[in-house]
Amino acid sequence: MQDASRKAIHRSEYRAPAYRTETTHLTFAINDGWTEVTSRVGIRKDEAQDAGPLVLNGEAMELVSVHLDGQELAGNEFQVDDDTLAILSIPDACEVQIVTRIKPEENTALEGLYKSASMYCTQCEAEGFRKITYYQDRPDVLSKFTTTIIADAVTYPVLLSNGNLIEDTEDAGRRRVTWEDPFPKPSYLFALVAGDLALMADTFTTMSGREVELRIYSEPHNIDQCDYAMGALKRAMRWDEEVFGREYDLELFMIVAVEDFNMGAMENKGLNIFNTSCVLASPDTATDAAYQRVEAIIGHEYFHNWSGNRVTCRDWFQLSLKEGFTVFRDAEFTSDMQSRTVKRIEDAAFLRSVQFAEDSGPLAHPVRPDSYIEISNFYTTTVYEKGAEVVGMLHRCVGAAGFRKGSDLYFERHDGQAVTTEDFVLAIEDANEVDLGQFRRWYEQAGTPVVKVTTHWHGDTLDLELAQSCPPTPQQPDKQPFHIPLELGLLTKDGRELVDEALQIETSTKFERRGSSLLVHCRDSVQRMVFKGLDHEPTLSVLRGFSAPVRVEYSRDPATLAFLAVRDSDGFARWDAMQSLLLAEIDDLRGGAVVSDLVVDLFNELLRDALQAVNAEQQSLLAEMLTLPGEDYLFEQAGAGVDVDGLCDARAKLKSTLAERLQQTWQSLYEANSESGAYVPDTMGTARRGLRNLAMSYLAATLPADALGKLLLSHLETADNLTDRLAALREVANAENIMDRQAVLDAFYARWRDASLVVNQWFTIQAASPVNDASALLVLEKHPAFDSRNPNKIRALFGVFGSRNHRNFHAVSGSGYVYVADKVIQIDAINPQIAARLVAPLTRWQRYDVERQALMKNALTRIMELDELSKDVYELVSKSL
Ligand code: HT7
Ligand code: ZN
Repeated sequence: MQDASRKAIHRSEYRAPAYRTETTHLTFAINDGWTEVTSRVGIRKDEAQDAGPLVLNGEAMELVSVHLDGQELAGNEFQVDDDTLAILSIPDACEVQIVTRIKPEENTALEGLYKSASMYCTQCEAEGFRKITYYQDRPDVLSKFTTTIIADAVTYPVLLSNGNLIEDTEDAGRRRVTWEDPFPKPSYLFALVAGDLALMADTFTTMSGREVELRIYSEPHNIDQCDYAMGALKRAMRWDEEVFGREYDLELFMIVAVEDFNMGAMENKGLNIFNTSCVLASPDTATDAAYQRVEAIIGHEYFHNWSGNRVTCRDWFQLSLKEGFTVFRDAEFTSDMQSRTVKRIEDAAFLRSVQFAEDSGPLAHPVRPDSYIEISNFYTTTVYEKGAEVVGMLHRCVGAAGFRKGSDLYFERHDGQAVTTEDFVLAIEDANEVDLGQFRRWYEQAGTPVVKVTTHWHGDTLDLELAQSCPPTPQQPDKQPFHIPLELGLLTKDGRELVDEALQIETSTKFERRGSSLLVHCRDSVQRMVFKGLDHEPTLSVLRGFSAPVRVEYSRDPATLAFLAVRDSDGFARWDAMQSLLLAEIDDLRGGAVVSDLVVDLFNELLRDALQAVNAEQQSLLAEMLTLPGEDYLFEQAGAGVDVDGLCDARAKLKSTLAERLQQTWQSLYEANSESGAYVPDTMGTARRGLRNLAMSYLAATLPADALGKLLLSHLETADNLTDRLAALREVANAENIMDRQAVLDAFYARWRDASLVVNQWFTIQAASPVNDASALLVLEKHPAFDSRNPNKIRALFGVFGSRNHRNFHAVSGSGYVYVADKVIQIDAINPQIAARLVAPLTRWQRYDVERQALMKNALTRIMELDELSKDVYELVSKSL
């Protein structure tokens, strides 16, 4: 690896392109083993720019010829190096034709054009197009594309690209089709698919009465698993019309499911490409969570048609412009389709355990990063999920109607343009006449702000102080205060909400009344509020609705937290109080305490509520509240010097004690939710299965081995869906001493061996099991179903071991670290993007004890010393060491 290609690119260096690529005609002649790509582009100089040579990006391809306005260029008229082709002299307007040859069959990195099973497909975001042909591969070069594909008519009967089909002929066994996309787009939105695919078709009538043809393609054996995705697509199209006023703009919308894909899905214009795991769903192959994920990702990619495609990014530093906004849009969609409260809890839990960890580690970066070495490394939870929280805070600040005015203005102002996060904020600001000057810091400053809450009760008055700070992050030692919208409430002793018009509030801080909450705009390092005329000291509920991505430091006694868990009117705040209470309890257990009666009694009360709950919303909220904080969240909260075994042991102790002390009630909950008709992945069924499987997992923590074996086998055998089957299989895999553990796992594989997505889950459950250490993983990776070139399999085994099997990844012997480092090295030679994802858990070495730190750093150093290290892995490892 040359040092030159490891050079950082800085946001401040952005320059508008000196040449426009107005039209792009591509011809792909697909042959066995090689594909010839002819690119004919109409180039025009931008008069305002000082244009030098036309520099095109291109990597790993054979150059056949270069023509300028029909004349072949001689070798001294252009220059080629490892990643560019420069045409030295260019007229103001001209046509450049370049012929290249590529080998999709040998492309294991899955960027550009590659082969997945028997089909050809593309992945061009972020910089994959430059592996197809020489081109100005940057998001601010927008061009009208026409694409011709020529391939064997029998082997590749389906030939797809963006836009509308305008030619379809056959000659001497070769099919030739041409697609035309009327919307100018950057190269990262280009797509091509060629294969022998089955089709599911439908139609959608848009709000203006146009009929759009909808098509989902997959390999023939999967086509019967596409109907849920089709329904989700129609729901997403209608929702985007109703909530954002966005109508689909082509006559055709296509989705293709592929087995080998680096991420979840891709929003190519009119031709979305999906990882099979994010589009296929049937009761036997998808869990309830997977059904919800399919709906969310179908929505996400569809919503990009406006937030990403019609209005795109000026440069990759602006990635959150489309991703943060689109994650916000998909979260709103899910909230409207499923339970809003549970979605909020899930998103907050994810943010707190994964994004907060990123934001406090060596790879912390702002939502709009300032520099990168490899852009693929910046498809992060900060850019996506924290970016979505930032958009959500804007929504909260200006309200739903104000936000809609802002987004309408944004789409209208910037349709067909490549813009910045600043343009987005400006549109919200202009449409609402608000000052978001300070708010912009959310895009600029990395790190998770901390809000310290202090209260003081005297006479009939409650004094409240809210102080904010933000720890240093790489390259940002000092932080300016953020504009934090903090939603809070006050509760009387008997649980009555106190916020109403009559409540006397004295403060210089701006706030608004929002129902029974106050939305307080914290802009200073410290702000104070005084609540007067109160009968008794009220209970403060902070961060309702997880109104900002901040940590709250507020010391409350267990009784207050238990009160909020039961009485708060905000579902998120109830769950959050429960989490705080349980974190403190686990900490006490680690210090040698026994489980408190208060926690057991609270669980008992919530369990009784769950037994009586009749609607799905209540049931699913209670299931979340009765779930213990995850190990990753415990580690994240622990700060430096994480006591891996102590925390895992204390959490296990809490679970087994709650299981034992309340065994009868768990049993009742299990039984009460056992009656069900045929499987439907709706909110009611999902909530009931959630409660029943939760009860089973508590029972598993207390039953003796033989009774447990019986329970799990019967659960497994009577299940008519994957949610229930996997819930039981997980307990089997996690139980060290049930007799038939291996036989049950083997039988499960034998039954589902042909369902690739189920086999992925089978690997996942074993990779996450505390029973399996690195040596067990070495055995699993030799299993005939494992494929080290398939990203889903790599994630299921190596990825899950590093990110979820905490006890064994962090084994004091260091075997887990050695194993993951070996896998990073192995996969880096095949697929650097995926290798970079695998290395992430090792980069957090600073959080662990000295002994583990040394072992983790050894593993990273070994990776760093490789001669042929990708810039993807190099960037993460070098920044962390
Ligand atoms: N916009 C898409 C990003 C994506 C991607 C990025 C890097 C490498 C592979 C990739 N596949 C898809 C996904 C999204 O909608 O967020
Ligand atoms: Zn996206």
